[in-house]
Amino acid sequence: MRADMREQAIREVVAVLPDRAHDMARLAILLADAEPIVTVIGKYNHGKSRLLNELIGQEAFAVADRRETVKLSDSVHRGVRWLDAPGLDADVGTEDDRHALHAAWLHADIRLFVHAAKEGELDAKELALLAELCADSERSKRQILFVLSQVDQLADDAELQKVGHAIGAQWPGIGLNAVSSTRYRKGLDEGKKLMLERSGMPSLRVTIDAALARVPDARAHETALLFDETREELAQCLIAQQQTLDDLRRTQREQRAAFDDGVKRVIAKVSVDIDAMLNALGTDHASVPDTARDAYAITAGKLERAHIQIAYSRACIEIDSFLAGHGVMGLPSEQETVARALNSVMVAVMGVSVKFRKDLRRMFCTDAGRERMQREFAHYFELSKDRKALAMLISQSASVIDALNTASNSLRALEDAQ
Ligand SMILES: Nc1nc2c(ncn2[C@@H]2O[C@H](COP(=O)(O)OP(=O)(O)OP(=O)(O)O)[C@@H](O)[C@H]2O)c(=O)[nH]1
Ligand SMILES: [Mg+2]
Repeated sequence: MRADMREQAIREVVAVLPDRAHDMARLAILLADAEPIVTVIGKYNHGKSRLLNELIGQEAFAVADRRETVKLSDSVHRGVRWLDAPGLDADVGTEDDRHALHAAWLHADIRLFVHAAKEGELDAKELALLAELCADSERSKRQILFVLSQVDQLADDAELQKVGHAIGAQWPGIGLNAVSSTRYRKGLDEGKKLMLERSGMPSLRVTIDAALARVPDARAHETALLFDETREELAQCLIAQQQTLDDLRRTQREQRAAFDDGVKRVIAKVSVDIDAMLNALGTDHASVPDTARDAYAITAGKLERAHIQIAYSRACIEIDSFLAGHGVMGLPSEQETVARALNSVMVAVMGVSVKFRKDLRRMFCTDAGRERMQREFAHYFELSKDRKALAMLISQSASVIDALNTASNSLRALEDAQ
């Protein structure tokens, strides 16, 4: 699979499982299948850079009697990438340090945990880091080798044993790998075989070579583990998200059914009342025009219109209170007018000019009239704040499911392409 497709797939997974960002970055490295990577981890000035130089037989990394290495650097030597990392107790604590440590953590197949012998026991920070590394190693099968460095700085073998014991008590079963880079260099330069042996470097090399031989298996294990865990997590997320979506959709359906039912009942009740009122009225005087004389008199026409108005208002109040109970209040903003009094759903659906019996009849006493109201109110119900929020949640949930499916498919393609 092409590198850009691999990156795309990994981006898709991280988009839905952000907590897997680190794992996916590691997976990308594993799939790139470059040379095995060995890194040093430890406190500053404990001889990490010099150890690497002596291991590869080149002055590849800067060595100094102070905090020296501040960023990650690497050197490929005989098919192995050696990675020099900054010392741990980051008294400067810059972003660079964090990135370098992160990268060392991410890239390395083998971590050399370096601790200077003269320091004696491991401090709290080292112990915490070692615990973290061991937990990771348990899971990923990435290897950790403990290196007790600069042992020439101890007075004698008895001192070395004491330190060894102390560290062994802190971390039972830890393999020490005691080394001295200076002894090794001196032994080489002066051709002193015994000193070379006593530097501990030859046997550390053997140990590292054995660890390197295990890297392909460890990588295969870690690759399978990352695929398995991620695939499983995606599947779990899909199930959970599908459940959420189903629940939301059920709520949406049930709310709508309850609204439809309720509105139907209110309209039916109002219709019965209006029908009864209309049937009880006598002759319709509404269309008998008032003359100028009647300006201040109560006429039959005025009375009729007043009746109609009252009946209509009562119906409106009844329906309106039902709608308010279901969150259907004002018009959606894009439909609002400057006249605020007109911005109610009732006005939008029912209008304001109901003056005659035939208007009431058409609205409330025919199937077409009632169905129109039902339809219109349902339309505004869907535009109410809560319903729109619910619809939004549903569409978000559906897109999460799409993204999870996309990520699952890409991960599968990635796995198949190995
Ligand atoms: N006596 C003795 N000194 C050593 C040994 N290894 C390294 N040193 C010295 O210890 C100092 C620090 O060594 P570095 O290799 O730079 O240490 P480091 O752990 O890389 O330090 P940072 O890069 O700052 O984290 C240098 O002066 C080295 O020459 C050793 O085995 N014995
Ligand atoms: Mg260094």
